Amino acid sequence: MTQDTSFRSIKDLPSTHLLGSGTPMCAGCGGLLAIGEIYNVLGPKTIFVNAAGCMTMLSVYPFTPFRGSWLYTAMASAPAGAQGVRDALDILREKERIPDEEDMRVVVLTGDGSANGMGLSSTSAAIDRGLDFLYICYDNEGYGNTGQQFSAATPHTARTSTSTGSLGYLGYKKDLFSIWAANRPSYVATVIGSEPLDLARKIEAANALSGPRFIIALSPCPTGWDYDPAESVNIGRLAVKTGIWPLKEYRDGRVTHTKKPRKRPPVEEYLKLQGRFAHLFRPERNEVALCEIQARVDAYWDTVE
Ligand SMILES: Cc1ncc(C[n+]2csc(CCOP(=O)(O)OP(=O)(O)O)c2C)c(N)n1
Ligand code: SF4
Ligand SMILES: [Mg+2]
Repeated sequence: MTQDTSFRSIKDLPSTHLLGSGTPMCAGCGGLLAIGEIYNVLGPKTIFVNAAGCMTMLSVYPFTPFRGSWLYTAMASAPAGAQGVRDALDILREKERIPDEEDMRVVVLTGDGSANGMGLSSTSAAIDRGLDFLYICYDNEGYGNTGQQFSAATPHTARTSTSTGSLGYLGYKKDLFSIWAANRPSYVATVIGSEPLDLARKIEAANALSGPRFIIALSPCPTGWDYDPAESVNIGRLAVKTGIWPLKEYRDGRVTHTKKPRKRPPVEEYLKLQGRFAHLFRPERNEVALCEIQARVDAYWDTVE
């Protein structure tokens, strides 16, 4: 199927296949929003290679909203599974068992737990081999499917089911964008479902390239982040406006920011809508923690030209 590549306004985007498809996902799931938008650009000639997580629920036949194929792997192994699928397709084409037009895109789809943690070794090996694949990580900043335990992508001070102390999670979110970029793949980008045009352009850019490509979608999660599902898009927009989720891409050794918020509202506008950060505001403000979070965001943007 030929995909429309001329996204100029929100009206140009095709309606999403996934939302309202009867999938057993939480209302207001920001990961589902992003993946719906991504799938609209990728199209049905896509084989998803998925490691366990919330989006695994999308594979259940006959309720799956996808028209392509799906391979489920162990949490650590999705990029290795993608290698097998890519090789199989290449062999079938070489032997003329399938025509070129029946070739499919091989897309790894995992959460942040797998992408930042136990899947990182097989990811590194796939990049080293120059595997022709797209890796999509929906980042809900925790092990969502098993009850939002912290992952290496959990932000500093967020409460999770395994970070219940008065300061929340003591670690700092891993910079997976930079880890990928340091491996010099073909393409790396951050996206979010609440910025659909920026997202669509980046999926198109990734599609136009070959080799290892990575998209990381911040995925507001009403269940794990503890907020009203109706706030998902607002929270996503605030993540970009406050500067805590920079929209950027890496290509040919250079990082470019695709949206530079001119006047950044304080990060607490984003934090205070989420129950996982409520302890920073009540019963009294944790000025030290709030200042540190703001200072880190400011320091990041100070380095951006
Ligand atoms: C090796 C292994 N350990 C633990 C699990 C249990 N498990 C299933 S889904 C999941 C959470 C995965 O987190 P993430 O990758 O962030 O995806 P999310 O659940 O947030 O969508 C875990 C720990 C598993 N399937 N395999
Ligand atoms: S737990 Fe979060 S990421 Fe998982 S389906 Fe629910 S809203 Fe989506
Ligand atoms: Mg997760």
